[in-house]
Amino acid sequence: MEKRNTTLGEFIIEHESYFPYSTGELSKLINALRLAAKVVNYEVNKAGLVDILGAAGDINVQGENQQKLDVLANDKFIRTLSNREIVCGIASEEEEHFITINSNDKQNRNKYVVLIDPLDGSSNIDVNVSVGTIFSIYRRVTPVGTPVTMEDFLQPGKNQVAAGYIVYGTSTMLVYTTGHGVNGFTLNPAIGTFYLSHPDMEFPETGNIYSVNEGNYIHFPQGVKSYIKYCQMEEGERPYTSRYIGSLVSDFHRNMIKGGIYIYPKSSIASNGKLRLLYECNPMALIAEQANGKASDGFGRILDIQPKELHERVPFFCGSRKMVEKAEEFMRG
Ligand code: P6P
Repeated sequence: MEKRNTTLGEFIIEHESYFPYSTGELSKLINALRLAAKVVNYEVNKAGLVDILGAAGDINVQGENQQKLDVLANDKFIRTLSNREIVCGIASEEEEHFITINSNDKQNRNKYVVLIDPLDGSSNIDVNVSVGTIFSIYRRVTPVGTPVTMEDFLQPGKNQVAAGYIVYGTSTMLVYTTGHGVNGFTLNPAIGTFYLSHPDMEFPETGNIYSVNEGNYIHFPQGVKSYIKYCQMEEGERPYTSRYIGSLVSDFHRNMIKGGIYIYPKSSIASNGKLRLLYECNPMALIAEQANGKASDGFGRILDIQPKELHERVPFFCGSRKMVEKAEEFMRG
């Protein structure tokens, strides 16, 4: 177990050994994300004070109003990731197409692609509720030195080399995995340093919190309706507590610490649910599995899904393993 108060920088160096053939590029990539997180954190925390609240007026590829902070966060992460000679391509919730990063090195040996939701839950910004950034990292599958292609982005989640999120909450935390467990780092804003505050994070095997937007109840498939009624029944450790913030990162983070399940199912008004496979569900699913939790589309493993489109949506059941398995039982009927 790593000792608490290790800084993120020290932790990254100590864990280089996990990558015997590492050229240090993944570490540089995590460090770049750390820097961008601090810049966005600064902007998020002062959002109420300056005129960056409210919609930027544009509509993003999801058909949603782009909040100014969405745009700012998107720009900050793309800029920070672009000028470090590590990444050959970026896909973002805020960008219709993926972005090719040209290298100053003529051979462009950059081998990583990053997919990002720069500010998830942004509708909460104006009401001062926690929001988050989600990132997913793959090695490219096409030859290094050639132009990055859609094939490099449309990889199943089990191919991820790293994934994580930043939650801008009562404190700002960066939580990530490189396939060797999950560790959480808390930002000391006074000195701008992330410290290891939550080593070896794990979902409790079960829990008593369920997170779903019950306002959509009448539109849910019968299996979801039946599972919600199961959560509300007076029996054993039930009824469970309903907690839904409307911010995936915040609901996920709380459930990982306390035990719980987050559900965004398909419905009669959203045929594949709302969450995007590539830059929301896959990274959160990798973190969940690395933390002994589970992530499913209600029937099968999220990380096994072969993506077909950059912004495709998928039903999402994620959290404590036994709770996800129970929900899957109801989905199978
Ligand atoms: P609804 C935020 O827009 C988000 O993608 C997740 O962070 C959040 O859990 C969900 O959508 C909220 O969606 O339809 O319940 O408002």
